Amino acid sequence: MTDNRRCLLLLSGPNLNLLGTREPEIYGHATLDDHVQAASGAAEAHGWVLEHLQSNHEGDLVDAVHAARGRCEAIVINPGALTHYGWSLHDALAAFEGVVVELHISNPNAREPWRHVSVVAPVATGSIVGFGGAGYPLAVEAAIGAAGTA
Ligand code: CA2
Repeated sequence: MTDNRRCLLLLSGPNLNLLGTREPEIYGHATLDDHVQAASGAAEAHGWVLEHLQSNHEGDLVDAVHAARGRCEAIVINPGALTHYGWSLHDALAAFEGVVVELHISNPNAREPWRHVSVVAPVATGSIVGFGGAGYPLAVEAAIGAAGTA
């Protein structure tokens, strides 16, 4: 059966599959699956469908952005450390015509200097940072709000 719901793509970058196993003082105790479920619930409450991909490989994320073109209206992306140097991800997101929300669990601006630069921010509609896991449903709300009515 065809799914006619509007589509939001959630992308998770390198090492985010390890959430809940290390550094809980920075990233909390929740797993990536917990965050995906919360984000999915927020999307479904608006009648949208959420697709999720986690990859430790930049090219996989670039491919997913390409595949979303003309199909998904919004992307929420936590690029992990690719945030700070992933120029091919930057270029792919720049070619995406929909809403892009950059999401971080921690606040990179309050951490080491190398985390202060984001190559994703210039091609994002906006960013949600520093609210822990609560950022996932917040980012979905922001993306759907920015996408507006069809
Ligand atoms: O705060 C965020 O969401 C980050 O995107 C997380 C990235 C970091 O490089 C960014 O600067 C900010 C790191 C994700 C790795 O997460 C781990 C979780 C548990 C154990 C090891 C890594």
